Parts: sequence; structure tokens; C-alpha cells
Amino acid sequence: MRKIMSGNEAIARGAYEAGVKVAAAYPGTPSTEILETIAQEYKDIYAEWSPNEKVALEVAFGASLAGARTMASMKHVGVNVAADPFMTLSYVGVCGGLVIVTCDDPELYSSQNEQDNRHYARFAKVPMFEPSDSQEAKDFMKLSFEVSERFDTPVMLRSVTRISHGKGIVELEEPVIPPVSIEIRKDTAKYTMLPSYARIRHGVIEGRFLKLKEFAEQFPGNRMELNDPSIGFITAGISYQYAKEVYPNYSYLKLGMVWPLPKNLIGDFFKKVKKVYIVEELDPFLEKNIRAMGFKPKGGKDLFPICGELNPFLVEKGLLGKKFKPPKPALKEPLPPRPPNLCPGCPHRGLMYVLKRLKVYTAGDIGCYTLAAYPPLSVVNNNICMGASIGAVHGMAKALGEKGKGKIVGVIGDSTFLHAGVHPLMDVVYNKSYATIIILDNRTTGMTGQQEHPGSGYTIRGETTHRTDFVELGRALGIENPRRINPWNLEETEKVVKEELERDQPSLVISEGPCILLRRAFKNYNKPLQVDSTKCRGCKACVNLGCPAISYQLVEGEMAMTADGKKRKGISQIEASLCPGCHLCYQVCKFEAIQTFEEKPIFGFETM
Ligand SMILES: Cc1ncc(C[n+]2csc(CCOP(=O)(O)OP(=O)(O)O)c2C)c(N)n1
Repeated sequence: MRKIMSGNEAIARGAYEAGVKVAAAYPGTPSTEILETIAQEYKDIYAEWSPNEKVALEVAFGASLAGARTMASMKHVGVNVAADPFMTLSYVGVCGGLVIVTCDDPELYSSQNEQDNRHYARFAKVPMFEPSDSQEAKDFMKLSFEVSERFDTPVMLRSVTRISHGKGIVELEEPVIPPVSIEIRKDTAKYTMLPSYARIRHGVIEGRFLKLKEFAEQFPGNRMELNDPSIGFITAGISYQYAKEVYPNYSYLKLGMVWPLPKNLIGDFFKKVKKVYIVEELDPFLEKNIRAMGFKPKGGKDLFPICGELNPFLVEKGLLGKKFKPPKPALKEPLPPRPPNLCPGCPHRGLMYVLKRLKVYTAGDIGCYTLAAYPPLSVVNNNICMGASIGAVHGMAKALGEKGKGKIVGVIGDSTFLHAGVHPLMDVVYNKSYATIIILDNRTTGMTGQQEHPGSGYTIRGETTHRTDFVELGRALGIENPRRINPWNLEETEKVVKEELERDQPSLVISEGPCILLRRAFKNYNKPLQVDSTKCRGCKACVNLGCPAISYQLVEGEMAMTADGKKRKGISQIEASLCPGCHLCYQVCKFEAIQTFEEKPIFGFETM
């Protein structure tokens, strides 16, 4: 049977066909759908959202120890979080096959950087496969488990956004029965990385690496496509598709395995074609390693950009230089820009509005709430990685001393807090900071598409489970009086945040408002609010909330006056189809120009 599948669905299918038993992940674009597909489609596989990528890989490690085929999938930066177990996992090897899927994000569609994770395979001395389409995504995934068991190594499978989210036809097969039995085995010297044992294992993995090099020479996924020999491209992954689209008639060395590289095969290719170009996205990974082998390609990163995604035009431009004629734009008028924004009704907006009013420096974190960095809210002042807000505000407090008191705050989402915020909060208490931390608890991992987490009370398959309570956890870490607020209630929010900012001790505020898109929280929304155009003074107080449902229009003539004779330049409008009735605009309007149709207008956690 054949099916159209995204790369991520194909990776999930490959896991299923390989007989995977345990799959763990932490969500992150563009990797998220891998585990979601496993959870939805392949019920025999145990699937879990782990609190972070390090835990996910450790879970996979344990499953492998027991003999199961297992995987951990994550976005590129997730591998940084999992890097500690990963680097030593390379030393201990596997029992059941273990695959780490890294989904990189060239062009940063949804990431904090565009690091090229091919370096990780080289760094950890493990093999890496890189598919060019959905069929290869499935095939390479299956193969990765075989390679993992045959060479006693974790294997990395690298995808990028275009492979993960692009679709193609995939041939489906029946699942295999994995060769390793599931049982407890003890092999202390192999799996216990005390220095004396680890020294030995280092030697073992160097030997393994030589065998993997031999495998790379024979692997049919590293293939030459010999056509016109005047030009040859060495390429891999999505870059192969871009080059092939523009230059179908030249020759190719297409690498399905990007680490280790097949030196002899590469040498053969150099002999068979006249000029070799290396086409790859992001870093000159293939190029540098191929040059280090002594080969001299005609071009690489001198012709193709190091930053952002490649595409067929960039490949063409790189080769043609000044002769390149850019294609005419498909549309005469460019599409209006639509910068990312908090949704109408988002609970984060109320809190961010209050922080803006309080004029505090806000150490940010990663999640929907980071979008409050953009105007008109312009609240979030820094952000580097998940969990960093708390350490950053603590460090600032220690550096600023008295000068910073009451003026700095850290904001962190619920999923992010559970991912990487618990330890820094422990540090804040342990090292006697005055930092104020606000957890934005919307009961979901909003930014990546509403995945469950240990604070949501549900598993990936929707079963109810224990819900980590942030108040209890805060107390256990030593916060004396963690406080809850309803961020849709601006007065209460401002009062509590102000009080907590003034405290000399560390403080924790939990801003509780379910994600406005969370179906189980909102059976119904409030009725949309309306602007009374006879009263609106055009002061823009509501517009400055940055709500996508609210717009502002300039007015002239008779309209440039309110009913009671006040001059105005414009008026606000609320788009009813977008307004879920959160009432923030109602609260900020000083002129009673916003009309409500609800008796109990403010949402709260009781909706859940
Ligand atoms: C190491 C790492 N893993 C995963 C991600 C992807 N990611 C971005 S934000 C986010 C969590 C968002 O959830 P939450 O903190 O609850 O905030 P919300 O978006 O719901 O406001 C995740 C998983 C990432 N950026 N970095």
C-alpha cells in the first residue's frame, strides 16, 4: 500500500515498521508530529511526552537497555538539552536499537537559532542519516535501528523543516519483529561509565567508527547519479532536491549518510566528473570534511549562503553568479505582513499589560508569551533558551543589588518551567535572591500546538494523570507564599505583582488562565464586546493591548466628534468574529466606550 505522508509521519511509520516499543519526546517545531503520529496511529508503541529532551533520551536509553527498539525525537535545540546523556550514550552503545531524531530548523521558522546538528554526529562519533523525502525518511528510520544494533551505537536521523513538513508518497510495509529479546541484562563494565570503564569504551567507539566508515562506503543510500560529467554536485537531504530541481542533467553524489563520510566513494566521484560543487544548507559541514580529506571542490559556501534555508533559486544563483535572472514575483502586490501575535483573549496579554504598566525589566523565556517582546506590548527584554529567565533574573538581582529591587521580573510558561525552570527556581531560593518569578500557567504547551505536560493533568493519549501543582512545588522549593492570580483581572494582577516585586525574599506568582484555544477549558466563549462609536475617544488604550481583534480607524467630518462633543482623530473597532470576550479592553477603557453583554465577564481557571 502507498500513502501520502509528511516526513514526520513517515519517520513515525518507520519506527512502527522497525518494531519500536518505546518512544519519548519533548515537543518542538518541526519535530512535534513524530510523537503525535505515534501516539495517534500506533497504539502498540508506548509513547510519552517527557518533561524535556534530556529525560526523553534517558527514557529511550533505559528502554534500549531492556532490549527494546526505542527512540527520542526533538527539535535541533533539544539535542543541546539532551547532549549530556547523548555524548556518553555513544560510549555505552545500545542493547535494543536506539535512534535520536533531530529536526533542524534552517531559516528559524520557529526557533531561537538555526544550529546545524550534523556537527553532533561528528562530535559524538555516531552515524547520521539524512533523508531527502518522506520515503527515505521511513526507510532510513528503519535502517537506523538495524545499524544501531549492528554497530552497537545510538544513531541520529536528521530532518529539516522542509522534510518534516513536506509530503510525499511512501510505500508501506508490515512491522518487523526486532531481533533483541526484552529482558534484564547486567553488563556493568559496558553501561557504567566510571572513568576506568569509560576509558576502555572510548577505545571501543574509535574502533566502531572505523567500521562505520566502511559501512558508509557500501551503503546504497550514498549513491552516484552519473549524467553530464562536466559538473557534479555532492549534496544530501533537502539540498539534493533543490539542486536536482534546477540542474537535473548534471551528475550527483547523493549522500544518505552524512556521517561518517565515504572517502573512497567521494574520491571516485571526483575522478568521474570535471568540476565538483558542494551544495548544502547552513554550515559547510560536508565541504570542510571533504576538503580535509584532500579533495578540492570547485565551490561550496563561497557560492551558496551559510545563513537560512537554501532553495532552487539560491542554488541557481550560486552557480550562475551575475548571469542569474531572478524570477518575476508571482504576485504584483506583496501580501500584507502578519507578524506573530498573542491570540485574541490570550491570558498572557493581561499579565504582560500589567508588567508594561509597572515598567519592570522582564527576563523572558520561550513560549507564546515571548511574543510580548513585540510592540505595542514591548515587554519581554531578553530570551535565550528554555528555562533561562529564572537564572537570568537571579543573576541580574545579584549584580544589581539594591538598585534592582522591585524592578526586575522573570516570566516563564508552565511547560517551560517544568522543562528547565525547577532547578533555577531552587537556586533562587537556595542563594537568597529577591527575584520575582511569574509562571504563566495556561495548562498546555501553547506555542508548539497544545501538547500535554506534567502540569496539565493529561498524558499524550489523553488519559488523566497526576498534575504537578505549581504552588505545592514552589513551597517545596522554599518559596514561602506562592500566589495565584487571574491574568484577565487586571486590577488584581497589578496589585499582587506589585506586592511580590517589593518583597525582599524570592517570590513566585502563578498566573492562571487556560490557553484561549484549549478546547476542554472553553466549551463556550463570552459574547464579543463592541465599541460604542458615539463614546470612543480614540485614545488607543485598547489598541495598545495588541489584540488582533481590535483595530483603529481614522475618522473625519461628523465622525471626528463624540456624542458629547469631544474631538477625536479616530475610533477603535472590535472584530466580532475574533473576539472571545476576555474583557481586557473593557477594563482599560476609561470612557465606558466598550460594551459588554455578560454578567460575569472575566474568564478564570474554573472554566476547566
Ligand atoms: C530545547 C527546546 N525544546 C523545545 C522547544 C520548542 N518550544 C518552544 S516554546 C515551548 C514551550 C511553550 O510552552 P509554555 O512554556 O507552556 O508556554 P506557552 O507557549 O503555552 O505560553 C517549546 C516546547 C525549544 N524552543 N527549545
